[in-house]
Amino acid sequence: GERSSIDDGDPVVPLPQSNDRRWSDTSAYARKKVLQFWVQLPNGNWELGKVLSTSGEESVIKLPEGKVLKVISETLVPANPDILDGVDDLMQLSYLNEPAVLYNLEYRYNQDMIYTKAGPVLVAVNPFKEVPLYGSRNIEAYKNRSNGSPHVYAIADTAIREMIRDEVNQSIIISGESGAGKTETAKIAMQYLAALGGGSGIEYEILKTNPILEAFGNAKTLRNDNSSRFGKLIEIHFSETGKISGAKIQTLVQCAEGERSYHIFYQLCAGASPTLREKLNLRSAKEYKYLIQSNCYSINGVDDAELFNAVKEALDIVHVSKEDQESVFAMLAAVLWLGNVSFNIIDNENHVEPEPDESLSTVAKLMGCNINELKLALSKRNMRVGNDTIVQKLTLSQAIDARDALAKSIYACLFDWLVKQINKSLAVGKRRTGRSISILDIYGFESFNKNSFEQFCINYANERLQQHFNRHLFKLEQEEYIQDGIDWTRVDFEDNQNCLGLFEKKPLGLLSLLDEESTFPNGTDLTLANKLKQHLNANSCFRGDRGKAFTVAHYAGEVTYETTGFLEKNRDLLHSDSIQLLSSCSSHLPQAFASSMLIHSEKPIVGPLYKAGGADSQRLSVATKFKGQLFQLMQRLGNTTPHFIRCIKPNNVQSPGLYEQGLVLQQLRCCGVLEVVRISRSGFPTRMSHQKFAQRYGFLLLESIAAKDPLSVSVAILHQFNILPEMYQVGYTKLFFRTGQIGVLEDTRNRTLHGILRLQSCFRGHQA
Ligand code: AOV
Ligand code: MG
Repeated sequence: GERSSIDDGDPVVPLPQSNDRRWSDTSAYARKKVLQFWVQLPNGNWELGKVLSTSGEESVIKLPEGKVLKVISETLVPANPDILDGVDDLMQLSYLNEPAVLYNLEYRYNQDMIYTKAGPVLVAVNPFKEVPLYGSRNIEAYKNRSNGSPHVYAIADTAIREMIRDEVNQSIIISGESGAGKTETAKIAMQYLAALGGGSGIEYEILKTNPILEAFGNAKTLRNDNSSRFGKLIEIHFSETGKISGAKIQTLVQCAEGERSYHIFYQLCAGASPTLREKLNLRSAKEYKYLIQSNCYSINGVDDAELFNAVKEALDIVHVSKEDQESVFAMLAAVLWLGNVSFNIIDNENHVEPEPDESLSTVAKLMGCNINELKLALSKRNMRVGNDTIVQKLTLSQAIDARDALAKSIYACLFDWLVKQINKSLAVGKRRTGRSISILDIYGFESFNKNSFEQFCINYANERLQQHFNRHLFKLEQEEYIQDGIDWTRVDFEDNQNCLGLFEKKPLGLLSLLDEESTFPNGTDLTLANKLKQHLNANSCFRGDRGKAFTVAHYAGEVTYETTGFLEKNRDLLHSDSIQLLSSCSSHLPQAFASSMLIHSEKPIVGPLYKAGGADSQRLSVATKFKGQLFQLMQRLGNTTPHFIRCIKPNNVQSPGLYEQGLVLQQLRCCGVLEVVRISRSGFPTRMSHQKFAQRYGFLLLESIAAKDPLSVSVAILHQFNILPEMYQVGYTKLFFRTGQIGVLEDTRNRTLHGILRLQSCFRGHQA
């Protein structure tokens, strides 16, 4: 309410001289025209202020609450006129600067308008509460286009229409930090597609994949109570008549868990029936070592037992048989019991044997393997030396690693197996004729105080996505100009190819060097760090730091990685003995897991094979596997028309109504929203049809040309106001303006209108 300045009778600002070629927001020229500015306070927040006076380099500014501040004039950032408060699309802003964007998003957020367009991109600010924007009535409103405000529904609707119109596959690419709302947004998009393409019943199955994948793939973290620990691409297929005919899920797995382990473990412990409990020898979550590490058993407002039933129902719906469900739960219990297996030291070289207790026997029973073979797999390792096989006893720490690697592999295989079952159930028939819409929900860019291998993989994936984003948006921009026939020379935009090259180049890239070092038995975190420094220092995106650290200049900012644990996490520690053990099991799941692992090791997707510490099993390194999956994802996306949604987290405490400017700004920069804005700003971001322009400003013309067409009126206005030729372009249907140009006209228009109103009230006053 404090924002009013246009109508307070300030003298008209002189129009730019024709030799003034600057058009940047912060130029002195821009500053002269505006009446209110953004002032950055010492705490980093921006506030609106009015200039009281200017002398030399300094200006005296008055803030809304009456405070007066002296600032360097250069630092003032022009603010938009009030009519632009809370616009639907940031592109409508005359001044596309950071505080203006921040203010606009906050203005809308405070009214539960969590969606805003940034040109072609949808920005979604997490409300952390229920907002009345969803459900069948809202879906209907977007379907019949009676609601035109930005929304995930609108994006999904456009995707469907473009799929049908252009006969091209579409994708909805969702990104953002942890807890920003990607997974929720993906579900909202799926709901819309299901509502519009529903009918066959398969849409119901598709929606039910969400509770399953969330139970098995999500965990509570410090940032998000329901954090996805995997990336997902779901491809929804439509028939020629626009009905959903099936779907396919592809995952991008990342091994790091959260604070609590995966939801499904707690759900099983809390919700299993007495019969199942007895069969699996199941205890409460507190009795399993894998679950007590975090000391966090429940999540506020979450009923694990109830969710367990929901997961079982969902499994029924995607046609996982009761028998298979029971096998799945047996595998979960086996993993839990494996964590409880302990070891006894049997000689003075620290060699161990597993304690033959309830844990060990339960694991053997659940997996259907011989207890002695299980014992062997957990305490010995077969090594092939030449043509001989020698048996190596494991030390305590090696045995613990072997046990944990086995548990992790079982779980990872179980997840993949489930995805495969789901895909079978959702399979598109052979007579696939239509098109598809894919929804991508992966983990967002991460930059912490300490960054490790997980962040390295996640940020690499995001770097790839960012390139996809840049290249697409740049193309879009260009196309719109060309379509409207305007003269436009290429605008430079920052490509991140250099940073991607840093990761992917062979043999001298981060991934290759990491893999190479991982195969050296004597490789350590320090030798890795030194190797990277030695080979990569010439790349401008790389900096070797002191000790074991190195820094990568990502598109979203610099991240310093600690190589501690890199090699270990990159090596797949599962022994061939463990795979052997799985294949010897009488239960069908462990067998299936073993054969899937063997297939993987025989047919690498990309990259070199990694030999596990001299053992005979040839397995892919984690980073190489990750890259392979990522490339598959990108390949699928490559042939689609993308639609981007950028999720923003307004605070770090998951609470409603709290909008932290600094946090939002950092994400806007990271996820490239400001970059889109920057790309557009180097072009002609403000667009208005000839008609609208003539209507809005025509009355300002000194000589009447009312009878003329909109184009002539528009050109006359441009001339009268001395708008420099390089500040605009006249297209076939639209006028294109540089940043801030509309602001000049808008100020004049407001003053003139204000003058007319004053005259009118004056006139009425005389009559009375
Ligand atoms: P993420 O997927 O982006 O994080 P989520 O989609 O899990 O984040 O969202 C986190 C939480 O924010 C949800 O559990 C909801 O409570 C809330 N939320 C998000 N979007 C909405 C919305 N549109 N309406 C209401 N509440 C919402 V991660 O998976 O951690 O990167 O790996
Ligand atoms: Mg998620």
